[in-house]
Amino acid sequence: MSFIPAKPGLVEQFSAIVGHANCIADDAGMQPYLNDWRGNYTGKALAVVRPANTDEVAELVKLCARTQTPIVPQGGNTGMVGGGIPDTRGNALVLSLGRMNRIRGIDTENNTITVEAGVILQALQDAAMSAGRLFPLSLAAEGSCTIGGNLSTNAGGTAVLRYGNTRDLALGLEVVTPSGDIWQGLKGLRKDNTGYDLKHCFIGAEGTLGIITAAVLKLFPQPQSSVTAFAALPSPQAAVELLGSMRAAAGDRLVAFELVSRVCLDLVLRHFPGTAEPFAERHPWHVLIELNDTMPDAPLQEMLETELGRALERGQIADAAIASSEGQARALWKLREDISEAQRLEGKNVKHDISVPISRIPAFIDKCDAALIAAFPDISLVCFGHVGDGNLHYNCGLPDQGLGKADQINSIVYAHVDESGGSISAEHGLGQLKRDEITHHKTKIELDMMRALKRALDPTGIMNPGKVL
Ligand code: FAD
Ligand code: 2HG
Ligand code: ZN
Repeated sequence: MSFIPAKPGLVEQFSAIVGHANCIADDAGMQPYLNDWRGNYTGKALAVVRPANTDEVAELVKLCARTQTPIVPQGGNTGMVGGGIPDTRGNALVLSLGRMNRIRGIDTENNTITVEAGVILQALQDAAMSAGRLFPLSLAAEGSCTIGGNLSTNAGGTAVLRYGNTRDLALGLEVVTPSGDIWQGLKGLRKDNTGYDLKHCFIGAEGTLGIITAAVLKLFPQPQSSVTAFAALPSPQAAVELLGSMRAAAGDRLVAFELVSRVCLDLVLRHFPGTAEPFAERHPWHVLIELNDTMPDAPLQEMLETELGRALERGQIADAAIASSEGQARALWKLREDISEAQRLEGKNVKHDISVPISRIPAFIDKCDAALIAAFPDISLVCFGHVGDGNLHYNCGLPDQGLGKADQINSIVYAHVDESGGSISAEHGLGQLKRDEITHHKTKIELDMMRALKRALDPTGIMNPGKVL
């Protein structure tokens, strides 16, 4: 081991709790846990531990509380804002929940599933499907991210329009508090008005208030029919208008409505062999639309054709492709879901995960694009995302000098977000990336309340220090 522990004997004590094989303290073994997938953050740690159950988590936290050892919880390490990566002091314990991956139970009458924090999202979806139910949270990282990470970041994804954010899917939590106590809040209740709803303190807290070890989540009926389309449009304004008419026609059947700009589509086509331009001509904007229904023979295709036909007459769309098989639907989804990875392969970029009221999306894009192009004529604007939720991924690439201009780029983008009454983090959280920036966008009273909550639950500040606040 090349690292000398700051507190002699501590690593051995961690090891005694989780077993030698689940306490990693050598540099090579720790590397995957100390770097984020985008290559933006590298940290150091005393050790990485992989507890098997909630009691082991509680014992570890008690030891850390006694020794004032910072704890950094980690799930699948797919986060976008450096929340799961420790700082460079080397005195933290990375607590990886990956081994806590049991499905504790499914109650089909209550429509709930009880899972441990380290369950991979895709495994959770599969377990729900095996029980004839749907767990609707869906994002491109679902093969690697964990439900504990999803809850801790209040992840959004591509089905929020219909089913809500992760927060809306949670009924109960089990949490190890910063003193090492176990809060047993695994109730599967849809109504429980007994004072403060404590689970919401931990959801979206990015591991700064405690460690989520298990959750009770809502299940939904499995859709029996669905239809997917890709439409080409002249502008974001046309996309917002089409969203309005699709919602009016389809109501809750509208599950996804995702924006894809020309630049995004070109990135995917360039980096993913096997993907293909969906239309004969090139168009500046596109939306991916998905409808579903629990009735096997729901006339979704007719509904979509009618609405797209009307939109074509109104000039809101220029062309549309409706998938005629599951394979085609998957191919259309790939054009949307691979944007993030295509952009990573292209090079570094300055990410903005922002939200504004849906009605203000077109003006936001127009004005912010113009301001950025005026300041940086060779900027590449990679704009896509969950337009149905008012959530844009408004990412900026600059040849060569990219990240060096991040502060200037951020100040232009965030000024436009503020002017539009928006948020500088829609679904990825604050982590370490936006910890300082957020202080310019929340009021004093908001920041004071957040700090008071942190002091109340984690008075010595051992939980994921340097993140969020
Ligand atoms: P990690 O990255 O390991 O951790 C995230 C944060 O949660 C950290 O602060 C960590 O300390 C904390 N944490 C993790 N587990 C626990 C726990 N059990 N208790 C307490 N704190 C914990 N996000 C979206 O919202 N929408 C998307 O559409 C989306 N698409 C993505 C696509 C790709 C290709 C990738 C790589 C990522 C995407 N993400 C998206 C971001 C990411 O996948 C989510 O933030 C996800 O919820 C993180 O889960 P994780 O298990 O990887 O958490
Ligand atoms: C998505 O919606 C993710 O694909 C990733 O939230 C966004 O890479 C991004 O900026
Ligand atoms: Zn997203």
